[in-house]
Amino acid sequence: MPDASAVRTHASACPHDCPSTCALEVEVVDGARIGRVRGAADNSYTAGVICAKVARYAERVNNPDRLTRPLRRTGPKGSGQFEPISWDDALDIVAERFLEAERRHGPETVWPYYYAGTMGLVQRDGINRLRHARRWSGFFSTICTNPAWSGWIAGTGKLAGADPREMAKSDLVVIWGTNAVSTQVNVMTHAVRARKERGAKIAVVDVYRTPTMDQADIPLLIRPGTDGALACAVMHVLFRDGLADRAYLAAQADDPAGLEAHLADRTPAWAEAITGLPAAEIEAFARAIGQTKRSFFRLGYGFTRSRNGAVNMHAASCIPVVSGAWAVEGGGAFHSNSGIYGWNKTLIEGLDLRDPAVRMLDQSRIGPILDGDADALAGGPPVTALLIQNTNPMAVAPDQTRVRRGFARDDLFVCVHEQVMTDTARMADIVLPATMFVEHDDLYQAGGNQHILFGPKLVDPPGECRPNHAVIGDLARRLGSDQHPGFRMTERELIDATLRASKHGTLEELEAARFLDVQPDFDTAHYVKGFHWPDGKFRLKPDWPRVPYSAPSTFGPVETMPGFPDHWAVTEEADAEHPFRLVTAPARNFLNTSFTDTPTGTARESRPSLLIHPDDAAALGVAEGDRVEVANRRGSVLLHARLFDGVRRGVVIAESIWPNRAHDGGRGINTLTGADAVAPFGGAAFHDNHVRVVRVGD
Ligand SMILES: Nc1nc2c(c(=O)[nH]1)N[C@H]1C(S)=C(S)[C@@H](COP(=O)(O)OP(=O)(O)OC[C@H]3O[C@@H](n4cnc5c(=O)[nH]c(N)nc54)[C@H](O)[C@@H]3O)O[C@H]1N2
Ligand SMILES: Nc1nc2c(c(=O)[nH]1)N[C@H]1C(S)=C(S)[C@@H](COP(=O)(O)OP(=O)(O)OC[C@H]3O[C@@H](n4cnc5c(=O)[nH]c(N)nc54)[C@H](O)[C@@H]3O)O[C@H]1N2
Ligand code: SF4
Ligand SMILES: [Mo]
Repeated sequence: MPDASAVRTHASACPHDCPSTCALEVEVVDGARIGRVRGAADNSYTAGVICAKVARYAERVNNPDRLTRPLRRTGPKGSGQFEPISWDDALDIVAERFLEAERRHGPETVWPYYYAGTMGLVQRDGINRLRHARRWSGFFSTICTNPAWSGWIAGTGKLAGADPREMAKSDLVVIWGTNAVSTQVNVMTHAVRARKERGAKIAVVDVYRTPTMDQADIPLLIRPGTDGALACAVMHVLFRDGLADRAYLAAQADDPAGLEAHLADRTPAWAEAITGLPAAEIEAFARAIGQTKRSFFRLGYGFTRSRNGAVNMHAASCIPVVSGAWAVEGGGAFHSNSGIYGWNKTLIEGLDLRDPAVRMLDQSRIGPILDGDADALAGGPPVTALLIQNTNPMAVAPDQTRVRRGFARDDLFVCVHEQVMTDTARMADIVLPATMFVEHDDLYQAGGNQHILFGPKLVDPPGECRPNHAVIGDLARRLGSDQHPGFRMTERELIDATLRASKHGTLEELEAARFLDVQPDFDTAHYVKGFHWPDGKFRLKPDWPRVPYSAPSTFGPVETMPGFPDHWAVTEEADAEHPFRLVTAPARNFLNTSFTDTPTGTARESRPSLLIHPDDAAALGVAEGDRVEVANRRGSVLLHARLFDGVRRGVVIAESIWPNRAHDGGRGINTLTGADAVAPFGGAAFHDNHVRVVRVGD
């Protein structure tokens, strides 16, 4: 008889939408179910550390609420009334409804809608192959990265930076606009190593006292959307006090004299009025930067989720150019390495089938799009059919009032392929059960480091769950569109071919090595021979509409974007009717809405809450635990007050994203956020909202 508790450990990769993309070691018990999950100790970035939510992944895989059979809706939309049906019947219905919609409105009426619930290149991006084969509407993904990425590329010209492991060799680690302890714990591993081994200081810029700021030597608590002002004042001090590296600037930047003149009146006192941060703290921060070339700027996503987010990212990224920190090891800046991999995704995405004339629809504007807004529909037909994988727009997309109205439309057919019964799956006509990462093969790249990883199928899925790749292939066959070779290959064949076509070796080699470190050399990563522009000069003064970012067009008020770094005053400011600024920052135990289905995660987060300064609460007559209505013109949400002095007066924080049903009243936090596009290339300003707060009893 086999050993009743045989445990084997296998290499894998975390599939979640997190910059860390940890190298994992997954225990498999009896060849049938997963046990403990650990971080790979010999991966130089993961360094044996992963977050608590993935360490207890067995809880998510064995979740009693997991979807295991295809379902057909039997009650009204959103009622949660479904009946199980066979895969064949479910796929037949989906194919018939898509063909019927195409016949009535043309192929652009079908909108494949997907995101990064899995970051695997095959399971996430394969949906595009079917989209291109059918000429369905394109998906311009904006919800997460666009303001951050375009803001970074505006200066450097490329989405890549100094090796994030160099943080350990820094004397000053500046963690800016990311709550790394909660959202990408490995940043802390390397930052804390610098403090232990070299006595480095850690500075943290945020809008509330996060667990990351709790660890800071230099905490910098600013008002939301004012990072550009802080960056300007820091650079003002560097120039004023002779701490700017003029030789570096002359060699490596476009217009240092213009920047210096522009910053002449961007003083710490000017920035204090905007940021709320005392001028003395700004001076001290600037001196700390000016005193060492080994200052490393780890720039996150959070501070770019404002209407001026791209400008703020660019402004922060200018500081190490002015101080010359880029020139040394342990200095410079990092945001994302997504630009280093050079993938050839032709097979995975069917790029050889792509027709550039097909319209692109903006992911973040799904509310206006489903609500029939002509501008959001780019002049094309209404969207009457959705195929959704790896995302939960009924909770995560902005302007939920319109998203809900859209999903409730009788003339809209919705197929959702999901692992659990999300708010979006509840609105579907057909729900298909999906595998989790340990149940299928995939290939991963790390945005927040420099590794390529393979995550193999380790166990069989429960019930009838199928991987995305299988479902896309099944639908292609039913629609008569499976001629592309990508539909006829297994995941492993696609991965091997993609690695080869991208000059990253073979699958066999990757499996043997477990992960590949593709870090560019020092000179490349630090732009020693010039930034990624024809003249090699960092752009202190970007030409925003022409920033090299792949987008169907510009979005938002591009014309009024400032040239040099500045405080661009386009945020949704407080006013008499809406005296508070609301930030909807990520909760530690959830990942967007993923893990809201695990008992430990939900227990640790307690309930949907509003962090509010005790003096503000007192002025409103609100006590700890009181129920409050938080509202603006887009809608209202019920939360429970938590008194917290780690936030500036006039700023409130709702850690997110809870499912709608977790809220009294059933309306989630994105009822309050706007779907107006962030300049220059779209995105959602999740942390840029004005609201009023009213006590409504308990
Ligand atoms: N536990 C957990 N981990 C996650 C996620 C999650 O939801 N939960 N989400 C994942 C995803 S999809 C992503 S993209 C990453 C994002 O990870 P991050 O880069 O950390 O970005 P955000 O999550 O948006 O917000 C991070 C911080 O930005 C702060 N912030 C908001 N507005 C401003 C501002 O104007 N200025 C400054 N300086 N700070 C501001 C917030 O208070 C918050 O502490 O995390 C991933 N990891
Ligand atoms: N208020 C507010 N809203 C936000 C944010 C915020 O900070 N505040 N952050 C925004 C950001 S940064 C992002 S990236 C978006 C993210 O939003 P989403 O991409 O919608 O992220 P999740 O809510 O985690 O939903 C992912 C879903 O994919 C499913 N899934 C995972 N793997 C697979 C698979 O292999 N196959 C299939 N079929 N399904 C799978 C999971 O079960 C999960 O339900 O949310 C945005 N919304
Ligand atoms: S830190 Fe991020 S990448 Fe690492 S295990 Fe947790 S969610 Fe996954
Ligand atoms: Mo994200």
